[in-house]
Amino acid sequence: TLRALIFDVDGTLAETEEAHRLAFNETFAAASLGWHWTVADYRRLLATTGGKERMRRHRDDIGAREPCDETIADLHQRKTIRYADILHGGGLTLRPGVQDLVAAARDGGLKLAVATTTSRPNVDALCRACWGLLSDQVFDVVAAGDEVSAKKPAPDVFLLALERLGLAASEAIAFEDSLNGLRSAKAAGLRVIVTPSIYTCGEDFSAADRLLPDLAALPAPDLLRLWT
Ligand code: XBP
Ligand code: MG
Repeated sequence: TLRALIFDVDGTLAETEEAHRLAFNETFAAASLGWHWTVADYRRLLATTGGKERMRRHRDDIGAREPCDETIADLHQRKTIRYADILHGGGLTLRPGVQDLVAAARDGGLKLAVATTTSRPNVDALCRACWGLLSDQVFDVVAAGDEVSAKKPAPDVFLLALERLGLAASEAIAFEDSLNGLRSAKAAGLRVIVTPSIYTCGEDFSAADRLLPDLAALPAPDLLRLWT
């Protein structure tokens, strides 16, 4: 039987990537780094999951030796602070159907979890901006990218979420928006419902158990069947 829903954050709960991109670009400008990521750049760079990993990838792509990994870690901390400020400024909304599904799952006695590449402070910022709540008031379990050694598409973060839930993969469903996320959840043995987002809409989701434009398109009978 179904006992938990495990949600990806970026692109699945909300379209956050433009806020991430802005936070990166503001951080680069403040550091006079001379870097600026356009939408096209960012679409390509998103194949590398994780902000620090993405910055290192960009540095290597342009053949630069600087900033060093230590400076990148410092820049990324500044980026996280900017991201929280941007979300605090308002304007971010949950994707269609997310609020209702989360509320229905809670009413139905399901556990709710997060398995994300991003770090915990960014999950907190999103929950505050979209629910007006702390992340542990919305989710029973938060498994974040900075807590595992291998980020998506490795299964680690979904396995960590299952371990903290105390459940087997067969007792949960994962919700994802990207191919890296789908691969990660599938490698953890989970069933996966994919709702592509603005940056992932061209990816190959043939491995998904269900492919929907958004979670408002999850039919009510299916929704009930999910946990009966
Ligand atoms: C999201 C990401 C993250 C964010 C930035 O992937 O790849 O890197 O873009 O977050 P997913 P950080 O939705 O598959 O978890 O800068 O905090 O890493
Ligand atoms: Mg995502």
